[in-house]
Amino acid sequence: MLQSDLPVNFERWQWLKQHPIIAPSLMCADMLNLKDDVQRLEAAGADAFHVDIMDGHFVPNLALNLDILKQIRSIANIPIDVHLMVENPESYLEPAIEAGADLCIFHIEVTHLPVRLLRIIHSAGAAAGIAINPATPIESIRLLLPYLQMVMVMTVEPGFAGQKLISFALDKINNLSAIRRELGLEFAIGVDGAIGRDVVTEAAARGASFFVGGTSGVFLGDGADYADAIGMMKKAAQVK
Ligand code: S6P
Ligand code: MG
Repeated sequence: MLQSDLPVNFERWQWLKQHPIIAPSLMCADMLNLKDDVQRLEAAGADAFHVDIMDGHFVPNLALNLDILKQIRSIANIPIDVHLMVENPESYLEPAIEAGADLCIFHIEVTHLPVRLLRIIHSAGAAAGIAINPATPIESIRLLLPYLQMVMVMTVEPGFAGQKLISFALDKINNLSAIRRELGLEFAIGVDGAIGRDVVTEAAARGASFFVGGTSGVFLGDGADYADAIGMMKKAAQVK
């Protein structure tokens, strides 16, 4: 197994095997009451927190940052995945893990040295994920799959919450599931972007187990209850 040449910390990766994992995207939380939202989301059954970090270059926006991540880690009791939408992820991997990331996800589109990045993440003791934009083919990460704990299939172009689903991206879940079966691998398949209940069902049927909940899934606005929203997402994922 190719992973054997990497320092591994299987204990710290176990949570990724759970099905489903509902991970509220904290850039969609109430920033004026972030602590309250973090605690309410945990009490409502969130399985992990999704923390989006952007640089204004790879994507035309800025979201959360490492200081906020540290603050979130200090009060959160569930795993945190960090989604790096930045051009130079090598500068952020170790700081993100130090700040509390259990899973670090970088984009394949920004690097020609992905194995180096995976080794940095694994050496620092975290799980490694790669995100692929809707138009990025699976071929670009195929050889890396044995090294990964997660593949994040983007179902919108990254950068903003509240966008429309790009449905052709869902087909890649089937391909990834087939390769995972064929090669006997265990990486989780995640989806990020416009993940409402219907999309959860569709993506779960294709083999996804990790669902990022933003404005379509968890932050439904106007007094909507987090426990109801997360409960509905979990129910929608029970298709196996
Ligand atoms: C931005 C980021 C995402 C969003 C999430 C929001 O691209 O990576 O994680 O926070 O997509 O969800 P929604 O349902 O508003 O699209
Ligand atoms: Mg994200």
